[in-house]
Amino acid sequence: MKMPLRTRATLLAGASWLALAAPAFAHGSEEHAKPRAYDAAKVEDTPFGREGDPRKVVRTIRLDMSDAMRFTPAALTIARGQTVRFVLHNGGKLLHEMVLGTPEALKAHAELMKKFPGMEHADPHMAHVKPGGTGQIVWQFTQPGTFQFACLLPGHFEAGMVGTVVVQ
Ligand SMILES: [Cu+2]
Repeated sequence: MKMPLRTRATLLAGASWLALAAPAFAHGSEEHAKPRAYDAAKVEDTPFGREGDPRKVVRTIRLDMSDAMRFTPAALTIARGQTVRFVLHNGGKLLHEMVLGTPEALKAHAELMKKFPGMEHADPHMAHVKPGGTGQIVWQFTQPGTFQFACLLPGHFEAGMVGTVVVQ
């Protein structure tokens, strides 16, 4: 779909931490199943924390993703500074993903996904999980606040596939 450049620039500015230009793995590709290689030199701070060092994980949280468009559990409380490993299981027949972020960033990202359905990306704060498969995210919550995790595949976020993380 063609968009006026200005509109597109505005959208991109609204979600500047998305590595949109970077060549990355397609949603659903086999590559997502592999754990990311952690490289401290490449870790970037975001308003909701940063990629976690797998050696510093202090807590593992198992989450189920379902075709009912729900995460279970959908409400988490995490202590500030903790490095958490999310182990995601997709119990459904559809592809699902988990993307961490601020409510504003996730909303902007969901809008972008609607406009650019073929958008390819893979960043430390997201994981795509195939039906019946597992995935993981290792994240350090460095900032206090209320954040979200959501599945931004078209229609899923809108159907309520979103949860909250309170960092205190
Ligand atoms: Cu989903």
